[in-house]
Amino acid sequence: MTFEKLAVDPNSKARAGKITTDHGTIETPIFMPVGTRATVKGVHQRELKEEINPDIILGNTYHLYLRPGTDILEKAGGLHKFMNWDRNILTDSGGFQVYSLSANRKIKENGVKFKSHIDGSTHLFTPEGVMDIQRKIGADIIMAFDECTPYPCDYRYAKRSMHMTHRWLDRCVKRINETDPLYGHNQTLFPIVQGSTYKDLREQSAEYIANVGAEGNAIGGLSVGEPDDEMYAMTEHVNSILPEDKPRYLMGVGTPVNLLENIALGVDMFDCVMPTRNARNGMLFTANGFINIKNKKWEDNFSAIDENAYTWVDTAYSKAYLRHLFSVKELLGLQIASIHNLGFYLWLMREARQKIIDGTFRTWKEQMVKNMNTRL
Ligand code: PRF
Repeated sequence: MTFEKLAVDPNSKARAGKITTDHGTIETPIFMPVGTRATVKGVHQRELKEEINPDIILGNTYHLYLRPGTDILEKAGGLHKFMNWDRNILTDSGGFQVYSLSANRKIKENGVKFKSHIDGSTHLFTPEGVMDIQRKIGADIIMAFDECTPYPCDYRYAKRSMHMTHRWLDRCVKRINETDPLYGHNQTLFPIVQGSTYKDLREQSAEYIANVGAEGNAIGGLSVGEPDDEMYAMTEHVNSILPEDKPRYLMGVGTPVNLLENIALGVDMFDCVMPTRNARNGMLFTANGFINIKNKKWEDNFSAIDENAYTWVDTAYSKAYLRHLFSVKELLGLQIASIHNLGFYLWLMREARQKIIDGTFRTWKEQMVKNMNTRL
């Protein structure tokens, strides 16, 4: 994997770059649509590729390990073939889903014992085991096994947890170096900075992670309930330590405003369920603000869903029609809203990238933040 920094905004830390892997190039900043269970919910691969057009999507080790399981994925020839996606994939390690989804999880030095949220069966995730699973899934970028601390988190817990995440990282690196990819393309391991909302811990963690010398680095443990300003303060501090010539991935973030603010702080990659999950609840993101399409005020509004036409659905259907689909709970409504929101998120990233290249990112960002905070 290579990363080329193409431009830096003169008035912020924002960067435009290009990651190259065996599955092609990823233009950054990038938002990775979440395809937890080998599908970006409600969106065909054709629309994903041709309309929304991300260079990379995300899958989840935790879910794919439970269903369909690694045997099926291996027989399929890996996740790319299984789901018919020939661009990049990143898989999260389960070091977050296991804490948020499974019952009775027990975190020990060796790993995490947990009960499946599906059938209650018992499983053990270790750093080595999670690397082996991610080999079998076959994503281009794979994540280290970590503990994402909750918010708030007391200092002693955050510190102990961070050190364990660092020891787990060493075990992940060792396992990856001892094993080979299964499907003929390379896989790159990204380590994850933790340390809760404590500046000194974040600093220690960022230094530890930077020393590993990985081809890209991630920031975890944020956007877990802390105020936005605390998140930004942590991102800023961590980014001052992580290498500048490697991509930086802020995990599980966020709103369109969060993306722009973190891009300004030097983040290159994002993922979040927000555009798809909120779409299914009737929330649409636009460049002028957000709307709740279920609101009665849209009942007889026959204007296009979004005149900016990020994807074909934006001008093919009216707000009144989409509101109708939601009020009678038709599946097409969820699909249209999901395609719109992802189309908007990916447009926002392409636009940010162009503004960075043009040197006008900072003023554009300030205006966009104002607009997008508006409820329409
Ligand atoms: N660790 C991992 N995945 C994640 C997170 C993390 O801390 C977060 C936190 N926002 C989202 N996804 N492995």
